[in-house]
This record gives sequence, C-alpha cells and structure tokens, in this order.
Amino acid sequence: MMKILITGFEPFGGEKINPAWEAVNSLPSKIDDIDIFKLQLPTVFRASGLKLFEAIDLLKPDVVICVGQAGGRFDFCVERIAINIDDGRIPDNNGHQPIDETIFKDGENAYFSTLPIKAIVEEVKKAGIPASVSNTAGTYVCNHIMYSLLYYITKNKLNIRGGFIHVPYIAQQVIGKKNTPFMELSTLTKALEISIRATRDHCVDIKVSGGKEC
Ligand code: PCA
Repeated sequence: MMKILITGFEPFGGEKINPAWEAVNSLPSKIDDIDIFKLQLPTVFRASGLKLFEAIDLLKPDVVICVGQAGGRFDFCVERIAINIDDGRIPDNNGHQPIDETIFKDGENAYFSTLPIKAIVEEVKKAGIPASVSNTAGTYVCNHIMYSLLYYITKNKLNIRGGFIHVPYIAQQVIGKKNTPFMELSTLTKALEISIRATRDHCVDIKVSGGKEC
C-alpha cells in the first residue's frame, strides 16, 4: 500500500479561494491501492515548511506532492527545480516579505524534483489536459515549500519522492478579469489523480523532451 501526502495552499494575494487547495480537497481518500492524505498549508514562509515537516514525520509517506496556484499560467505545470532563495513580490499571509534571503544556509543552491515529471506531463496531456514541465517555481512561498520539502528529504535521508505542481486559476476566479487563463476545477482534480497514478507507475522517469527555449 502506497501513501501519498498531498498539500494545497490557503488563498493569498486578495483571492478568496486557492484552486490548488480546492483541487487537492476534491481528491478521494483512496485512488486504487494508494492512500491519499490531504493537508492545507498556510501561505506563509517558514510556517508552511514546519507544518509540512510535522506531517511527514507523523505519516511517513512514500510520496509528497505539494500544489500551488500560479495565476496567469495556461497549463498544469509540473515543476522541475526549487532554488535556495526567498524573494517575495508581495507579503505572505503573515505580512512577511523576505527579499533575497537564503532558505536554508546548509542547503544546496537548488534541488530537483524527484517525481517522474515527464511521465506526469505525458499522462496528463494524454487525457486531453494541457500540461508542461516548468523550469521555475518562482521565489515566493511555492518555491519555498518545494525547496524545504526536498531539503528535508535530503538532509534526513528519507526514502520519499517529492515535488511540486503549479495550477492555473479556476473559472470563478477570472470572472471580470480580462484575458486571464483558467481551467475547470474538475479538470485540475482529474490532472492530480493522473499525476498520482503516474508517480506510482513510474519509479524512474521517462525520457521525452520537456525542454523550452526562454
Ligand atoms: N501560490 C504561491 C504561494 C501559494 C500559492 O498557491 C506561489 O506560487 O508561490
């Protein structure tokens, strides 16, 4: 039996909902032979990481997938890399806005996702849902949590695969906003289910191009 811990963030930046949490919360508690544990994280530097570490220690999952909103992005974005820097465009939900601060002084400059990112993208696209590999998770709380997760796994030599997925706005968030991409909530939930199955089915990633020019 495989255990997956999947997280979504609280709303932030003036939004009333966070599609990441809405989609995570809509997942069933079991997918095939996989037990799904859902956790909402505060959109707050540091506190989000501490809450995640506690849940990892308690649950001892095989896989951790963190999910966040990336308003303005068109597709379901599977992140490749997290970097050791906090640089907030806006304050977090506790009013804290770090600028160019190192996340962990004894951490690497960056960590790569250990999810099968290419396999996830291919499987999600096969279901008719736009998806791609993203090469930056930004420098806000989402990059912070992805970095913290991979730092914690590495430092404690945990046998856990982990990574991060960014999702676009959902329909109700773009009412009155012009030229803003969105997906249906049910599409995001389906893409997460596919990502979970792809992670179970691919311990080693597939070799297909996910490259982009800048
Ligand atoms: N998205 C933000 C933080 C919380 C969220 O859902 C980000 O991309 O950093």
